[in-house]
Amino acid sequence: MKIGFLAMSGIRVHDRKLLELGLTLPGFVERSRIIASLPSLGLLHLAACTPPGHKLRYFEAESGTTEPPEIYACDLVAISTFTAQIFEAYAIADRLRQRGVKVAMGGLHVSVLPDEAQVHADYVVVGEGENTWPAVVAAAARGTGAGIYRSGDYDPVDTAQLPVPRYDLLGDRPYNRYTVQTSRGCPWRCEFCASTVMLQRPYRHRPVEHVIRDIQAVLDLHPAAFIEFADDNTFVDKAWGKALCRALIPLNIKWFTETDISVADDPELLDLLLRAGCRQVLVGLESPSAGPLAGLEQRADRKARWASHYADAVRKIQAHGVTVNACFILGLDGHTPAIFEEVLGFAEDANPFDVQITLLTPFPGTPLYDRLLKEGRILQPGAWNLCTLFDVNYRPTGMTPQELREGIYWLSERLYNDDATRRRRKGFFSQRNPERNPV
Ligand code: B12
Ligand code: SF4
Repeated sequence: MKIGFLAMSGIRVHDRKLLELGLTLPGFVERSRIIASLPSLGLLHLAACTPPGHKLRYFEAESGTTEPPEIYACDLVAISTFTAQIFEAYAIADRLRQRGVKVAMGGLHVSVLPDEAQVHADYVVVGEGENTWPAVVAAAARGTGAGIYRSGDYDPVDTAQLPVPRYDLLGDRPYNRYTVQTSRGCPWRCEFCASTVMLQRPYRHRPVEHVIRDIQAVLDLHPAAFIEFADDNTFVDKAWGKALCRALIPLNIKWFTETDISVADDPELLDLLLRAGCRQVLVGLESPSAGPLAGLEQRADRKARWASHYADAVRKIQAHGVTVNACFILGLDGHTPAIFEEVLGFAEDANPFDVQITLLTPFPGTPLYDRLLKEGRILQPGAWNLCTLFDVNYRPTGMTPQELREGIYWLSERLYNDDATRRRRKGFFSQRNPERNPV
């Protein structure tokens, strides 16, 4: 068969004012430009697990454009889904099926709403794809077996046995960064989290030598590649994290990752990060003070417990020469309009190199969505296209939806203008310990 792997590219925001702001504010534009182009690692992993004897091609459908016409020459198309683009993905799936192409859908969105997806796809995969995909391909080749394939019904995916993702299928498309996974999932449980934790498997890190092998595969194709780890929380296990950093040092690469703030508590790990090429850690602080964080992390209330030393932790990480992208969620229960000033104050005081602000977003399948639905606070149930992290689709407790919107505009203007961005960056360079990390 000819098998196509279709990734949905680009970023999605519907709020007009925020879009207009995004077009002019340097801090916003910079981050958007960096993340707008990343390949779909999930599909590259699947391609690597495809049984032999098929012709494989990777495609991308940009936001607001139609799918590439060549995709209609495929016998089977695998589409990877996030919630914000699901209606676009369903429309493409419908068109493909009308023209006789079989469609398989997987990824975070359809994993939590497989019945919804079944209306649009021949094969719907729930959970990780590596163990189910060969069965889907075999069924499609036979022209049988349409339905829902649950990863939990097959031998569990062994992350110590994953083959090298098929980076070669990306050809010479220009990407800012290439993604590699070092771990899957996260052991914590934040109420709002819509990441791989929703795939329902425990946290697992991969063997260090496999991570290095995958990075090497990227470097063989793109020697100057900047690597983004597509992890939820890379440095949960500090001993393994240090082993990873030590193995990365000889590669002499630059990379970015997402991790929790506990990295700041381990000076040896902090020392290793910069030497290993880490340029930035993105850390979900969520809110500058403990009050609104209470109960948010549902296993051990970690975020509320960490909040009292957030500013110190940011300074400690940056003193080691690694920049912090401090992420805040606006509109948590307990946030009033005072939160916008509070986040601005934190940014001016702790000087994280980058700040990311997003709006509380009830993604389907999360405990947050279920709770807000029960409380009658979802404004438009089922409006998945609004799950962009920048569009309001719920009623906050401490302000109106419009105050929340006005607040993010206000804060964006103050955080992302040229002066504020320059000040934070200067702050980073003055925090950086010049003796430990000579420039
Ligand atoms: C890379 C990335 C992107 C890239 C995606 C590139 C691409 N073309 O796919 C870009 C920058 C474009 C992007 C955009 C957006 N993103 Co993003 N992104 C990520 C990130 C950092 C890593 C995803 C990844 O590579 N995972 C690793 C792979 C291996 O896992 P996987 O994709 O889940 O795939 C496995 C299974 O799901 C399954 N599978 C997946 N697809 C398929 C298909 C088939 C047929 C089968 C059988 C199986 C299968 O098999 C795979 C292997 O087991 C995650 C955060 C994170 N840490 O996970 C956020 C994340 C996925 N993004 C998110 C969001 C909100 C967005 C945006 C809406 C932001 C915005 N406002 O624009 C847009 C979505 C628009 C769009 N284009 O779809 C949310 C999604 C939540 C949700 N449930 O939908 C996440 C989880 C971040 C977060 N914590 O909120 N993103
Ligand atoms: S720490 Fe991050 S990845 Fe882990 S559950 Fe919370 S939000 Fe999700």
